[in-house]
Amino acid sequence: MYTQGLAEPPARAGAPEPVVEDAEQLRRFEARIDAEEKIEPKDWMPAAYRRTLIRQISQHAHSEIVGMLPEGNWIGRAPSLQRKLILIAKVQDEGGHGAYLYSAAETLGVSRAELIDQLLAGTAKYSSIFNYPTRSWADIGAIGWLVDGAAIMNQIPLCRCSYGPYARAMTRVCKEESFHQRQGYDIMLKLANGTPAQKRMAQDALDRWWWPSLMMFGPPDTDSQHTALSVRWKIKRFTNDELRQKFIDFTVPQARYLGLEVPDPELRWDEQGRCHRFGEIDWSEFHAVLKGDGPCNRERMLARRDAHEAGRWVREAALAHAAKHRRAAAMA
Ligand code: FAQ
Repeated sequence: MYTQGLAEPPARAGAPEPVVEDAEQLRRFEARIDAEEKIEPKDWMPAAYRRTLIRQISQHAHSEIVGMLPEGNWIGRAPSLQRKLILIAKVQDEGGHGAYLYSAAETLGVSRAELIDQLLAGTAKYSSIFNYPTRSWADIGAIGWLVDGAAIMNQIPLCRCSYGPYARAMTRVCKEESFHQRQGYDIMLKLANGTPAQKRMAQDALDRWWWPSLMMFGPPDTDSQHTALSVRWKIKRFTNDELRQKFIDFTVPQARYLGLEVPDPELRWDEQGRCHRFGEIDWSEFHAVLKGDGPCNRERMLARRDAHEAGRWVREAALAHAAKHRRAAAMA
């Protein structure tokens, strides 16, 4: 007996044809998911599960790599040697996260080269947040505090993702993200308690990064194409709106502790709901950024394409070196 790939999101123009799955295999797969078993690379999985994971993991990997750019911009201008060392370590960590994530995606039968080609061709997404500029040193604090803070809120549940290689990569990534979040908060703490000009700089960074950070969690649940199936297959453990709410509830008291104001006049504590109510997110800005019209989309893609070209000789030399060793081993 056969059935359609259950509950796939509505097909979009250019989307792959839905695959007809074997009902018995699908039933066994879903029973394993329900039993909290990890799915491993050689296990049977529905085509839609594989496709969703390749899409999400590769977008995540691209985000880590593109995410190195806004902070990399401040390595040469960090205000002290110690801050410079910390920032270099953080940016290197992001590169490492990208590398684990590309490896996790490769276990699903796609090559890293293909994924990078998609990024450079502009056909793969990366997180909207990295299309915003870093104008002052306080932006480095705001990225660590808010962007890494949002990343952790999203990624801790991914440590329990049903796909083994992604879950294991996330466990390591989350440990490092937690250090990143603290270093960002530490920068904000210093600035918020510094001179009036430093405090203004911190407030300005919060004003500019608050709303884009909320957009990192993705569109509202009512518009999210992938959430229903991803939650059912335990790729995502929470919906976009649930994680956004947790992030706001967690972060608002931190802003208060800094003596900074969250730039949302509608923000208020709802005693009955035990959560913060917040103002409307400007989703037209989010969609513009996704379409390539954010403040830095062009600059980011140009930087990645230039880096790819500049690294071409390294890749070619590494391949030639490996081929030489293979030939030598074959002749031995
Ligand atoms: N930006 O149906 P949904 C970091 C797309 S890592 C761009 O809700 P889904 C570390 C989405 O892909 C940050 N696109 O999708 C760091 C889909 O498009 P598609 C990255 C977005 O997958 C810190 C469409 O909209 N983290 O920050 C965004 O169920 C500091 C419909 O959306 C991850 O990738 C967005 N914000 O939920 C590095 C975590 N939101 O593919 C350096 C893993 C949505 O149909 C410095 N990913 N879209 O064309 C996830 O958890 C999920 O993929 C979501 C989106 C929650 C991002």
